[in-house]
Amino acid sequence: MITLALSKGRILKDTLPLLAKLGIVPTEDLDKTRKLIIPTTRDDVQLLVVRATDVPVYVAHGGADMGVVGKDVLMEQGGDNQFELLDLAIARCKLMVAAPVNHQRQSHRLRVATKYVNVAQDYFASKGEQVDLIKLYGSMELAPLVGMADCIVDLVDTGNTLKANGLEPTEHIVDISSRLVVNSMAYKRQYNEIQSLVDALADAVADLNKE
Ligand code: PRT
Ligand code: MG
Repeated sequence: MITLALSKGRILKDTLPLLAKLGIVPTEDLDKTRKLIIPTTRDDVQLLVVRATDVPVYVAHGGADMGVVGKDVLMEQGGDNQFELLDLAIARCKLMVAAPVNHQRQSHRLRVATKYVNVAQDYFASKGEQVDLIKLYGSMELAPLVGMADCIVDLVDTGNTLKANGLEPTEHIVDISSRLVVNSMAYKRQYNEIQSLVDALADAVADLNKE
């Protein structure tokens, strides 16, 4: 049995078509079921639906053999006992710095609100800039609006969320997509099973990007 952890929302939505190409289809209606372990049409594969930030934790501790997780989460949290096998090229977006439209450059140290404090720290340090970081767990866009921060570091897809809040992207940090990660021990133990799944997924990714 191979257990694959993924998160509800866009990662699940974008992963299901890839899995379907391998004949792996959940046997529960994911919009209705309250189950957290989801059997599939292949009796050697089951899915776990967990919080996005918990995926590398399940994989690290062997609760899942594999996982689908945003590169943003991997960069911010790292992932023990696991490695990236494949770029699935789904749930794509950009990690950016954003600030109020027409903002003035501050003379004080930049106050940066973000849930990506480690990535933001490294990014500004790489530019030789010391900043004050404010850790938030969501709705980062609010912080500059209430004068709590000068800018934010957040994911941007269409840019609509920034625009709706009077913000604009000012710096591009890195392109983000979701990655397939595998627990190192599981990879050794079930090498053939996992590698054939990875090869098939790589083909499915290539196919979907051709379509
Ligand atoms: O609740 P929590 O955030 O912990 O988990 P979740 O299950 O809600 O995760 P989810 O679905 O929000 O994000 C899972 C992964 O999707 C992220 O780790 C990214 O790798 C990827 N992803 C791709 C995104 C986006 N695009 C994205 N646009 N994650 C979040 N957003 C948010 C962004 O933070 C901002 O609030 O969407 C908003 C911006 O979208 P636009 O289109 O208005 O620019
Ligand atoms: Mg979310």
